[in-house]
Amino acid sequence: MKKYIYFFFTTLLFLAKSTDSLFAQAKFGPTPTKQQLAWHEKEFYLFMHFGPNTFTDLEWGKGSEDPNVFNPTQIDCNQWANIAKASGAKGIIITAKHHDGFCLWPSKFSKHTVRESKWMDGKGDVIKMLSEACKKAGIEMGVYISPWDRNHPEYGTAAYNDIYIQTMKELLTGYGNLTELWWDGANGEGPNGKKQVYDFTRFKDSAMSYQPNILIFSDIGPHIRWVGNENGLIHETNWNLLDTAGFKRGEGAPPNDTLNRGNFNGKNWIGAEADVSIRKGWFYHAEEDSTVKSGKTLFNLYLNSVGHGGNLLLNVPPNRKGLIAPEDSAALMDFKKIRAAAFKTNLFINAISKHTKNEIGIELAKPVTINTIQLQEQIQFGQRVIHFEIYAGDQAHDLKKIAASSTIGRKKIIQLPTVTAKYFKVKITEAKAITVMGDVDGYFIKN
Ligand code: FUL
Repeated sequence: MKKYIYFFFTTLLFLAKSTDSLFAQAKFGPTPTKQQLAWHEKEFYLFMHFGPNTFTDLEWGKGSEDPNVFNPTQIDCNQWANIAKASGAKGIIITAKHHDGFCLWPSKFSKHTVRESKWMDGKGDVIKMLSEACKKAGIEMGVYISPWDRNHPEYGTAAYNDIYIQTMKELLTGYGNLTELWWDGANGEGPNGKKQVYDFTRFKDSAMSYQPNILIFSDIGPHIRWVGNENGLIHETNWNLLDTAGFKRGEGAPPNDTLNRGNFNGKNWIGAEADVSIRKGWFYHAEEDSTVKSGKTLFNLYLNSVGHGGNLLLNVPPNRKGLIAPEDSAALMDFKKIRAAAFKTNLFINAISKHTKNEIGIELAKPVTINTIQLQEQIQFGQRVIHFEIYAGDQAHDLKKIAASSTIGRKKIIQLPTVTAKYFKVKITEAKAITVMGDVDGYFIKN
């Protein structure tokens, strides 16, 4: 009898445990698509603003510029792609068309393109050069196609929506695999003084029909969201969830603070991409050479974007020669070095770790000194952790709280005052459902 009771209880226990883990492994709330999951893993990639503004020193070209101003003398897209690759960036997103309407490829739907310039006798195509270079370097490519167009004569009429779709079609069908399509929110008047009413639903459906795996960025996605600032900063509390119903891109977007944190109970999985320029402006201006951010500043941006569960899109604009300037590439290499050194040695690697429903205990053979902890949730099952606390001490039964924060998501990097301890504990104090955590790593990052 005793035996049977024991069996009964152990079976119950087993069932309870496996229901727990079954429950944990079931998806909870909105979850990322396969393409979004792959996007979360990229962490960091480059943005490149390049066009007539590079040569006129404007940030927003008027659209009336002479196409001949565009004349890079030593353009080398292999240099861009190789520097991106060497810096650890997973790809390049290029301004195929900025607000001035100038197309970096010979579009059939515009008279304001590389074809009308004297660059390469009008036979050049920056998009083709870059797509070949990215392919060669083994990195991804994406395109910024500004909906606002200060040049196109049809801008502000229904016909422009068709033209925009044809323009996207040329890019999305003519240059191989493109992983991201970038829609900025600026929406001003056209050369005819009219404002456009965009048919974004049709834009999205068309883009997806040309490249079913492409991810579209805008203030409100549909796949990747803006973070409400252009400083590369994501809030410490960051939900990959967003409510988009009733909102528009640009002026009708959710408040910046909402974009920065996401919505706690948002209906859609829309991860945050922090865009920021390595220098003052988005386009290259020689007078801003002294504003290039240091590797250390870039690393801080990484901690505040990727370390808050989003991705970092860092703008590194080519100069008038058509090259990445030495200042920028030096800063990128420094950034790479700092990242590599910071995360070289996971000091928890040989720890015994014990997981219970709400806690992960870390026991080390001997005390370690750390100032950073990195946590991960397995977001394919949804984002669940609301609040957590971190404890440390020399005895398992006597731990002190050393940090507390909210949300984890794909990655959470927590910086702490330096602490030496043999035992650490991550306690999930509030969650939407049973949590499915990834690795817990400990690092000592030198200043
Ligand atoms: C904004 C644009 O107006 C800026 O020129 C720049 O391209 C930035 C990334 O997006 O909406």
